[in-house]
Amino acid sequence: MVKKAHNMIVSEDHFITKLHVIPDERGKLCVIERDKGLPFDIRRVYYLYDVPAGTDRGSHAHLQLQQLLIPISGSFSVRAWSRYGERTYRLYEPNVALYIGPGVWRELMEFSSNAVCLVLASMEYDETDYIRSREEFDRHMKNA
Ligand code: T46
Repeated sequence: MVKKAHNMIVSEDHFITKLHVIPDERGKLCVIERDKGLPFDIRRVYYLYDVPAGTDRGSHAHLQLQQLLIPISGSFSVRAWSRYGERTYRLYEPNVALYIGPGVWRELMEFSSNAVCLVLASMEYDETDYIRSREEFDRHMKNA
């Protein structure tokens, strides 16, 4: 499905999703449960932190992997391209996550000093699932 947002074509292969928060006088509890908004089973969890100022990460796409990126501390930006177009997201609220599906080129940048990017992934680590060359990604998009 394709929808228009901010005058750009955006696809369902990268989108912002709000997580379930349970607040009370002691603070907030954020919960992510299978079959309740998460479109995949979690097979791996990792996180990025201590990213030096001015450093970019990512610059690749995946053939099959689905991921949810959660800014559990601080903030960072993600530029996402897919066959439907490009969009840059600023992630800064721990209950507002970015879903990225297969076939999406992503670049992570502008990390704040305290940023922690928690990633929930649908598959175990598999280097053969990566497209790390932009030329190969463009070819993949043409053939998709
Ligand atoms: C993504 C962004 C958000 C592992 O051994 N296991 C793992 O689960 C991962 C994710 C990486 N690695 C190894 C592979 C490299 O030797 O750790 C090293 C750094 O990985 P990479 O350069 O892919 O890291 P990022 O931050 O550029 O990208 C990662 C994920 O790979 C990617 O899927 O979407 O975080």
